[in-house]
Amino acid sequence: MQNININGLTGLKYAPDHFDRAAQEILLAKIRKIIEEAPLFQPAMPKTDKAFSVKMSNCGPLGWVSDINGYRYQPKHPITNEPWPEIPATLLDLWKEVAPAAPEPEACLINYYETGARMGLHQDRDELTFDAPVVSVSLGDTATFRVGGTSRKDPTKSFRLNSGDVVVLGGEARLAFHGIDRVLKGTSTLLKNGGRINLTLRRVSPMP
Ligand code: MD6
Ligand code: FE
Repeated sequence: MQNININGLTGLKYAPDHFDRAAQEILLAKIRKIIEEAPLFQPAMPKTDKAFSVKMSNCGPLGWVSDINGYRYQPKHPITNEPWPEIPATLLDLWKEVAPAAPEPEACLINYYETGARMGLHQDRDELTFDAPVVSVSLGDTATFRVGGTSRKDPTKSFRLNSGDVVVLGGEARLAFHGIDRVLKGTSTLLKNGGRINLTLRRVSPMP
């Protein structure tokens, strides 16, 4: 696990190749199963109702959703109205390893990027606590990840996230602005039809 210094903030960590190919395939098979139960849906921006270019699903007791009414966490899938599937054990183990002091994660957001999809600069701040980090896993095509500071105006740096890489935004970097500029087509053979999946594990409620 490497510490990455951007704008002097501590708490941004990067573990290239944390999951090897075999582990990526096992994790992907689990995510496919989750998506069969909890299909990808098309989120939209609050107020404007403009569609995201990314499709989403979730696992865990809570899932992050966005629609015309706002961003929020909810216990059920917005279309099927069923509870979200459980978070795979591999991801709970990852959380224990990188966030040993934090209570267990309650939400795992699944983002699916087809070619051309991107994610604008944002902060993850819909949680009720920022004490726990957000932990991300990338699968499939390489993406360029941009990270700045806690103000949108702070300078940013970008680096590539490859399949199997893990990023942790914790400590001072927990509220750093970040986004995905682009997904580089044909850079991985993990997903049959190309594209990229990003998993982000979050703690939503304060310590019990
Ligand atoms: C993505 N990631 O990699 C988008 N958020 O597709 C995020 O938005 C993110 O990688 C919080 C912490 C780590 C992340
Ligand atoms: Fe994020």
